[in-house]
Amino acid sequence: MILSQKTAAVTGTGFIGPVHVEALRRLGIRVKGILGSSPAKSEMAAKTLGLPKAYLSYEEILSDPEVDVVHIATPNRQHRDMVIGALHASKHVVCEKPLATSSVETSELVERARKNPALVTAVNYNVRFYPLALQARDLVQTGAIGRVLSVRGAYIQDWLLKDTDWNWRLLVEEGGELRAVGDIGTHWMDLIVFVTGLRIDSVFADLATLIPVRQRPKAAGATFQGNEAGAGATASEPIQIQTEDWGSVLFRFANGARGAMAVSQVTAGRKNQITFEIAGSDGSIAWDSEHPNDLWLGHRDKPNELLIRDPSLLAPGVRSFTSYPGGHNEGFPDTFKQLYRAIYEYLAEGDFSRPKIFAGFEDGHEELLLCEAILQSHRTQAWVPVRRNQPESS
Ligand code: SOE
Repeated sequence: MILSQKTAAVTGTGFIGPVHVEALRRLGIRVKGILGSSPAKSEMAAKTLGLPKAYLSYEEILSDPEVDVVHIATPNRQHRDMVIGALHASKHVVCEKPLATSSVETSELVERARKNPALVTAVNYNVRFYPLALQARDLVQTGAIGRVLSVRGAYIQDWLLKDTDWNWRLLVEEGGELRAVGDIGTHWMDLIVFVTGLRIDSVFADLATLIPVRQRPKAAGATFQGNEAGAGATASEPIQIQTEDWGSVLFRFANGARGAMAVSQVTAGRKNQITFEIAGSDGSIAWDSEHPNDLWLGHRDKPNELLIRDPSLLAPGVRSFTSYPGGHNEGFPDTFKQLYRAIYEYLAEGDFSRPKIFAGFEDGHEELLLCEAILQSHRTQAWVPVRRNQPESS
């Protein structure tokens, strides 16, 4: 399939912005330049990444006639305004998750996307694009495991385990009211809905801020860059934390299936582990991002199976989402490449009324609706229905 000859610009020079740049370049997509939170950061990132342009402002990107697609990889609180600016400038948008920090904001962005049908609007839920997540989706949605009965899993990290670990996500005003759930729990929920095709109807949640006071360094580092206080570290100040380190969430799906998710950013040794196990009436499927090229298939009446990612063993519709033969492992960076290949092929085909395999603004909005139901459930210690404005198709 032909990729569009569009030109991209990336905003955000922390952990994930350069990941966008690298993935786009692997596809041969022209990345004209990058914008950081200061001219110095723009210059440094452009130099480090070998990009021709260090943008000095977002307005400079929006007024650049060569830029067709804006990738937004800045802190969550900036997403809404940056998306609105890009749409107003008739630029296609790939926005990092979460789409915004409230369902009021995401609802507005969904409406604005609808009013710009000539623009592609995507949310960067890259985990969908692990080849074996797509294989699991094909198996579930073609009935290989029968009726889905239950789903369990987790998204577990340890990069915020120490009270000296600091990041903008810790602050409500920067990242929103939910952190572990909003930052990584939404990846898990989006993945499960994508794989199973089920709708979450209600939630029950228990959240915990297990490290209530953290040391904010005077010079904060990027995501996953621990800011060690102590010898040689910068001075720091104690900050009261309101956002959760841990979340336990129960789900009731529209078909009656049940689910359970754990999220943690304070579990020593789990660097970035996503797991799910989907149990059906005729079989089960399990996957672990620490071993992303393996897919476990569980059976009641015959031996279980382990599918090792090999294009020749994948469903025909999944094969195009993997690039290497079996045993040549694919992982995190490859999911961004496959996600952008899907987006830029969709751009090249030009019919934006077609269904998208990548997450759109409606999916980003759904995640904020889920987050708000989870927060309400935690605060009321009760089951809370997911309140969607328009009646859901059955
Ligand atoms: C931090 O939790 C983080 O960078 C998330 O924000 C990303 O979405 C995830 O892919 C990796 O971890």
